[in-house]
Amino acid sequence: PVSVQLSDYKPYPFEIEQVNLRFDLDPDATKVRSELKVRRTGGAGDALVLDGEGLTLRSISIDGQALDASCYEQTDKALIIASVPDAFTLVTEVEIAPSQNTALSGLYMSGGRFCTQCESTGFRRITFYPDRPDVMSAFHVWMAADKATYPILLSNGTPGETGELDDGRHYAVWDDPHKKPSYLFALCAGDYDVYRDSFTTMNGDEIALAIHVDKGDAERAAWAMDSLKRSMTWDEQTYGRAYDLGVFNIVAVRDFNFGAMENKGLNVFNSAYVLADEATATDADFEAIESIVAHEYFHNWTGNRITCRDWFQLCLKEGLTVFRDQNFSADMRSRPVQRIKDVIRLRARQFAEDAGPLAHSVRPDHYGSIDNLYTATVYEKGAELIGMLRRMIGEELYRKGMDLYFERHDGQAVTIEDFYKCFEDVTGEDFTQFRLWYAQAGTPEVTVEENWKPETHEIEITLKQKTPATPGQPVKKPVPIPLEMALLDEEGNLAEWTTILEDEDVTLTMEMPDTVTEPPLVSVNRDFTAPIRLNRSLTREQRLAMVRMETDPFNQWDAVQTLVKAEILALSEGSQAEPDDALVTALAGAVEQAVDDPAFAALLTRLPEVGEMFLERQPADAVALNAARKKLQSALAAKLSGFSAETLGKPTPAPFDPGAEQAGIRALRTAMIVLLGVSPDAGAADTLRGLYDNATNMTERLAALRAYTVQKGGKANEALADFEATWKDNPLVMDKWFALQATTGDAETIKTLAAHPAFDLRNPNRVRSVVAAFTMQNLAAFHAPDGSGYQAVEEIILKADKANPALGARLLTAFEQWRILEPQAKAAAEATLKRLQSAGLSSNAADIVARALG
Ligand code: HT7
Ligand code: ZN
Repeated sequence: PVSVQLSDYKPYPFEIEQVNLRFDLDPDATKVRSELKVRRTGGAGDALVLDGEGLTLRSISIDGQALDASCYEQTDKALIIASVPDAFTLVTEVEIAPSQNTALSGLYMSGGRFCTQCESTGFRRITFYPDRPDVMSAFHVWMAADKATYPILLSNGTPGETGELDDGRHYAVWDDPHKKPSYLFALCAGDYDVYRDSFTTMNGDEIALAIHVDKGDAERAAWAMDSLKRSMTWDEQTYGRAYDLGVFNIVAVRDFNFGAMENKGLNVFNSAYVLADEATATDADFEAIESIVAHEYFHNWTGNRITCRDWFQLCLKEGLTVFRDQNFSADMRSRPVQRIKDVIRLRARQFAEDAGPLAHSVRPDHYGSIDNLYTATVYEKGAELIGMLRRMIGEELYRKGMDLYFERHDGQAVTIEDFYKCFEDVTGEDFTQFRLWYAQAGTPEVTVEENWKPETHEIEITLKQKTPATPGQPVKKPVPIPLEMALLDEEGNLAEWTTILEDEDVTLTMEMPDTVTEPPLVSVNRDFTAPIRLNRSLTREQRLAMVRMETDPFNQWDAVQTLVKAEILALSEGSQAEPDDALVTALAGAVEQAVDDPAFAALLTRLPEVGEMFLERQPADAVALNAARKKLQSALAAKLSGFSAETLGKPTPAPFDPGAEQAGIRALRTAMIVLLGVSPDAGAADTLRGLYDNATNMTERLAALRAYTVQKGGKANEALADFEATWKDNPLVMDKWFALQATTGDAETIKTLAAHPAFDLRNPNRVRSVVAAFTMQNLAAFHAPDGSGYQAVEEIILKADKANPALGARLLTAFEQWRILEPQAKAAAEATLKRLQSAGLSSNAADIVARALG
């Protein structure tokens, strides 16, 4: 695709003062009438260019006068009217076919109901419009549909008049008083069950809250509603931001390209992130619902009231909103556990992206395909940058800067520069160098060297930074890296401070009291203050001491991870035949010691996934790494067998509560179930079958089924069939059934799953539950040296891409690390990518493949 450049930005030469939309809804032929009040703000000679794709134009007029065909031009992407007055009303009427919309962008059908997805360029598939985020307007919507089939009619803002029409149709009016860009437009129509509640804001306004779900599912929206109300309270208390409309609606749909969408006053959610109860959802699902509901709600201020000037600024809303939802989750649950989970995700997804051919900066300066910009770098690294900003200036100035941002830019579409100007104004500091973090791709590597001088009781710490070259950016400048540091001995912290590494290197000298005779341990990047990779040459003894002596929970967990990673590498490369007993004992000891914080203890038992090992040493051999990981996991299972029996011997908490406390207990229980899956104990399979049969919640039932499937010797097929028979009518639970097999099976399993009658190429959740589960969480099978893993998904991805380019492109990102694989898998991956390239991909997918092949 043609590359779009940030430097080409030009303001739109017209203002759209008001948009009046009229929808006559019909799955096969929906009529959309748009009335735009337009005023020229740019040059007198500027043509009016409106985006529009796949629209059948029925009529067009200016100020009531039908336009002659010679006055306008319609291309496959736009409507161009060369000569227009300075102020006028444009009316267009178009026809679209939502039932034919398989891309799930624009107006489409899901489960027999109408719904929309407009970010980033879906609105142009509904009507002709300047479909760009810096054109903000007031929307008035009138819609009509068959009353029996679509009794509920929703759009943004607040509801107005409703009434009956002929032929069993009815209509509703919605008005949104807040000016918004077209990507935040939404419309939903259908027959839903509704879970209702209300919220009184800090200003005393009463808000009607409603979650619209499939018939029969209302009670399963209770947790989402609870999460919404807690998010509303949190944003008031933490950022002083209250909700600004009388109603807040959520609609859950089963067919959705992403997690959810923050449309003004009408959030649309993938039903996977709304519906939950103890029988059908895991604790991970409850946690994801809580954070995604919060994320979309927080967008109301960071994204909707203040939006992006252009899509290059996507991190302005996404990085900031992820940062806000991460802090919400940390406040709802355990802050250190939340931090560790966020970093696991960052390292697994963003560090991998940053190190491969798809690397790009947090604010890119060009893109081929806009849908491919919704990446871990923009979201997760973008959030880390806000976290560093807050640490550097402190909480108070951070809040002042945010207050100024809300005050100065409310109702505007702005840039990263506008955002940082607010912080420059409240701190008097210059953030020019800090903004390099937004422009440079790649994960900085910080090397730490220590030199203890026993004569003077001084420790010298040298820090050096280097950011590796990335595609299109061969040379990097140093970025400011805030590092929380400490010196530790057996008693605890000897010193604590923050260093901002601004230059390429710096040497710090710390003087210790005379009583300190041994070199203290240096604790660096505590709480993961900066998104960097640390390079240290510590001995195993020093690392073991770190596990014992660390006072920062993140770094204690990370010390364990570093040891475990080194062990897996040694086992995978054959330099060591069996896991080191001292290490396994230390690991088991750390787990047992953390038993009072079960969520943390559970994290300590979690060994890095194969993908997390790819960046440790290259070429990466997924099969060898997987075998080594299993060996270590099995040794840990044996060491913890007594602890495991004790943990699982206690009853699971009852009655069920999805909150952090019980979820922590279940996390440790499921960690033990995972270990039973690789336990050498002869009775493990039977224990697991018993746990599966008797589980009272989906968290433990699914973990037991998975572990039972992994344990050879059990009757996995029988248990899988039992699960299928129980849940065949619940699509979200069946997604878990598909994913479980895709993550534990091989290429043949994928072929069997794709041939299952319930496999549905049109449903992104189902496709992801097979393909993404396999390609992202079963790397040994996906990267099989004979290429069988690639072959198994190739055809499915091609078919998915034909119907839904956003989905096809996303699935293809699984190939991003092909260059660092061992030679056989690498050759097979390259051949697959080349075959795909010549197979007629969508432009979204072609963009990913072209960049991957570089
Ligand atoms: N802002 C939302 C992005 C989104 C999206 C992007 C492309 C294609 C489909 C999509 N659905 C939702 C999600 C969010 O970050 O809140
Ligand atoms: Zn978002």
